[in-house]
Amino acid sequence: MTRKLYYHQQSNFSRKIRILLQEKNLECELIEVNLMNKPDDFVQLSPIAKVPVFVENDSTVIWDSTLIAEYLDETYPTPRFYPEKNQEKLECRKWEEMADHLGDTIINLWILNLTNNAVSSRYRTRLEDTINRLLPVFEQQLSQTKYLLGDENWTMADIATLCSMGYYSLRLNEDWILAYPHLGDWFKKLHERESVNSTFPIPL
Ligand SMILES: N[C@@H](CCC(=O)N[C@@H](CS)C(=O)NCC(=O)O)C(=O)O
Repeated sequence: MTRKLYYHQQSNFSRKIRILLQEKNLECELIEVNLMNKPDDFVQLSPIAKVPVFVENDSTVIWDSTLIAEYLDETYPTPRFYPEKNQEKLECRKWEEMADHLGDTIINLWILNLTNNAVSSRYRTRLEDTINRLLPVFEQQLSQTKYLLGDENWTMADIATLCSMGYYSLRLNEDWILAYPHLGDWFKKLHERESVNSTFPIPL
């Protein structure tokens, strides 16, 4: 059985895994899921019914991008995207969690903007505050180091963050690059890689 990745082209969480699969040179069938009308076989695979969902060639089913990323990195460790030492791995996971939280916040704000509900203005402010609090944290780190975990290697922390920033450009704001120059330079540089460039989210 071939590996399968259930994904959506615009999904930042799916993109984390698409980049990882390319970087690790792993063959995988990509199955795009219509999130507005999820097929039964997809919902049966994962009760959460969110993309990405990964099916290994021994039929093991894994959902949640971070669980999939950790599984792939442990099972196919060349090249590595999580540090091996516990403390460094913890740092990497913390950045990844922050990037994913940013991604969730962007999704929620985009959905809220679509509904244009005046009752939600306090919630909108909360989401905007979260984005405006997180972006300077990434900017500050990247003013000091080439990648989020230092100058040597890009890691899952960088992949998760670039996916959330790509999603931010797609949904809410393309001009963030002007306000956060270090984050912007890092983002552009990473897009020189085929795995990153070829997975950029495209408006439907
Ligand atoms: N924590 C999950 C989040 C996945 C997620 O939110 N996926 C979104 C697309 S980016 C989704 O499938 N949304 C469809 C829905 O909620 O019905 C992960 O890291 O995989």
